[in-house]
Amino acid sequence: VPHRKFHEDFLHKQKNPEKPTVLITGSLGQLGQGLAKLLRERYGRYNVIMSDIIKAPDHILEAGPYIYADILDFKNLQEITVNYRIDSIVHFSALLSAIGEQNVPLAMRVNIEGLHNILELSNQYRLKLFVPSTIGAFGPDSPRNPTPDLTIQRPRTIYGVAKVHAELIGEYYNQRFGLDFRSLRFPGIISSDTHPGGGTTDYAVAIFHEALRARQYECYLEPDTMLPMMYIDDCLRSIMEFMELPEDRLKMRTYNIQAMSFTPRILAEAVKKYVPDFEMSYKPDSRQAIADTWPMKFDDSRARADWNWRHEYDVDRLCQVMFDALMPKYN
Ligand code: AKB
Repeated sequence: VPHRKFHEDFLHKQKNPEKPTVLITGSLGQLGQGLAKLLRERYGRYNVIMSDIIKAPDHILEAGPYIYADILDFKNLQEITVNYRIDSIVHFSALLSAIGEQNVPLAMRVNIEGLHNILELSNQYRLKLFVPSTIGAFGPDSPRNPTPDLTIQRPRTIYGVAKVHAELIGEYYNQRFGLDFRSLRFPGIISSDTHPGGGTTDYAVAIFHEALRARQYECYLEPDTMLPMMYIDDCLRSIMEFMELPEDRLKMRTYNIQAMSFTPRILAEAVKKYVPDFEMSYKPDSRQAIADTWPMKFDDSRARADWNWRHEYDVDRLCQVMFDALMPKYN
């Protein structure tokens, strides 16, 4: 069975000893494959261990180490940390905002209990830990345009509540035990080869596929709902740059980062430049109520000042890369 062969080979491969060994949890979600690719280019193929709880497709198994890791099973996590000599964790496992509302008990287990395991593991084994946070960590009482790093955070989704909890407990572990905890608050992330699944910002990915497939898209948000967004390459690069910073460069442990903000109407206009007969219709659903409580623009001036964060993709460049990647698939 070819994939078994890959797995066993990878277990015994020589890692690059100069570079950290990184475990990515929830790596079959929207961000994991791209991050694994980026980090493998930099640290070496065998230094980056992808993990999740589902069977991976062959191309993932062929690309590098992929293992089963259940973040709700502490012993399983300990075993992996010891066997693979993990130095850092990028903890992606989570239920996103909209899907979390449909199954709150599961979201509590994955997004809160899972995080507790990862945090405790990282502390026990002195691992460096990155946990993504989000615009969803803010709520209706936060200033929305722009939203600064330090302000009122009273989110109204279980996803947001869990992320505020992650930020606070991560910072607590840092102050109390010296854990190297780092977090970036991301906008909605847009990617061409992976899908978000269950978020409030998903329309900004779906629109590209539907424009090419059907020349029309029914958007579940109102035309003028403005949200911060970011192209995946900016997001993944920010994680790598932020994780590589020497600790003394960090003035905070959790930073906002921003690239662009747009509304469905603005994005539809940008899409029409590539698909002139594209039509967008609007049928707001429960995700509208979530989006209405989220930041419209992020103030990321501290990330820019403290560690030189710069985005590279605006709306025009985003559309260009998305259509370049997707057009061949739909033609
Ligand atoms: C979601 O919509 O839930 C995510 C996010 C902004 O955190 N994409």
